[in-house]
Amino acid sequence: MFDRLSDKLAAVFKKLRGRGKLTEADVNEALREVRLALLEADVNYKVTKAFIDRIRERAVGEEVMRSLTPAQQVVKIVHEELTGLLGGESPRLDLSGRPPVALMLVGLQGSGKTTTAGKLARRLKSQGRQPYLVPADVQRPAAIEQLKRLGAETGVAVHPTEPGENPVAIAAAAMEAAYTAGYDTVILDTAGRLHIDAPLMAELKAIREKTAPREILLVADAMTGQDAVQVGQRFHDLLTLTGVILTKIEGDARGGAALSMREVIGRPIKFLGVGEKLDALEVFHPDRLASRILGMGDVLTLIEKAQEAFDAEQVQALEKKLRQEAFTLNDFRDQLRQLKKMGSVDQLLSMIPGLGQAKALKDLKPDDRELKKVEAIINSMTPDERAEHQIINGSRRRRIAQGSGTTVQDVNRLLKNFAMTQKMIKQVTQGGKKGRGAFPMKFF
Ligand SMILES: Nc1nc2c(ncn2[C@@H]2O[C@H](COP(=O)(O)OP(=O)(O)OP(=O)(O)O)[C@@H](O)[C@H]2O)c(=O)[nH]1
Ligand SMILES: [Mg+2]
Repeated sequence: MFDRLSDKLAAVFKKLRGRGKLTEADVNEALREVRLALLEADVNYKVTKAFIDRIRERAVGEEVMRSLTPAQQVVKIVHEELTGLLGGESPRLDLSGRPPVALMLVGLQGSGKTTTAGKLARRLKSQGRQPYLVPADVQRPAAIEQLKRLGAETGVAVHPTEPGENPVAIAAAAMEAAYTAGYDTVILDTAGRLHIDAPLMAELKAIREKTAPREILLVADAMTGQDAVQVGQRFHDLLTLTGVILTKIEGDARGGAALSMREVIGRPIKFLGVGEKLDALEVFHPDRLASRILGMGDVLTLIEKAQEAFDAEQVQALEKKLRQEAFTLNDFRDQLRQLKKMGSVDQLLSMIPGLGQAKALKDLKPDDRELKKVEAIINSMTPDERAEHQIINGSRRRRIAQGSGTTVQDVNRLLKNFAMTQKMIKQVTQGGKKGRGAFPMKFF
């Protein structure tokens, strides 16, 4: 996500950094390009204008111009303003009050409400809460089944809604049932419509009356861009939302909805849906997303993801290795093995500072078969070779290919990819010294 915007901004800042001393005209030129990049990413026009004005006001001051690193200062200001635009603080779910606490999910048809209900249930359960999933959608009989399936998958209880029941009555009965059974969080999955219409709103308002939800969360499809923002505005006017969950964000290269939502409707984005699977839900951290968009990576989210897949010790060891540039083929193999647990390679790469822009690495997308091959190749190396891949000469390559049932080309390709990864990591971790990409590490 945000690939194109990210690439564009990287180009703007690269040019700026190449300048040394900055004039007001340089900054204005850069801001004009930032503005175009945002508009192209489908960010709301007014939001873009206000954003650029705020940056300009701060960036053309004497202090920035006279500083030793004016370009870095400008990037820093953009980062801060982008974080502010996205909401500043990381918002939390409000689950306070006497249990059972209700969370209500609303949104247009197909926006991802039911899936998100399952993801939230999984998440809350893993945090020690006792969620209760409620299908308050009787529009489609299949909707009840869908939620029951998700409940079974996550081991979360699902209210026994019958097709044809009244959604308002269901919601009321579910609150009672949760109270009696001791569930502390009721997740209400409501019906979607193609358009916002009066009957739907009346139904949602009645459910709100009955359940007094702490959170009314709009589930919006990020791929619909500015439409998602418009829809958000309407839902907010009618229901008073407490927050937004943007789904399918992984598919949206432009990301304008995410960048406009907060500013336009004044409600925080609380989560991002990044895939169809139940673990594909990320807490929305404005500062981290800003870093990701500006090509500074998102090391924290990466490490958190890793923490889910590895144990804490492994993560620390990896972090240390990355910083000490002692990342060997052994580690590479370990990483590949863990990849499957951690999500798509694309997603991971986009979080590593500097790597987001590394086009070459995008080809490094192993599928299962590829992964096995890579493992086999590394397994066929001697410990020395794994620790120091430079010693792998032509005859060793032939031996390794033979040993692993692959070809010399396969071995060459792996070594090339690995060397590239190592180089990238090196560039990123040493960024400051060479001047290249000096800014990213500043923030970590
Ligand atoms: N790629 C991707 N797909 C998602 C995400 N969230 C939901 N989906 C998919 O979007 C489709 C619709 O999701 P649902 O959860 O059924 O949407 P809904 O809002 O409940 O739909 P209705 O009940 O018909 O209004 C499904 O195919 C989901 O797998 C996401 O974050 N990323
Ligand atoms: Mg649904």
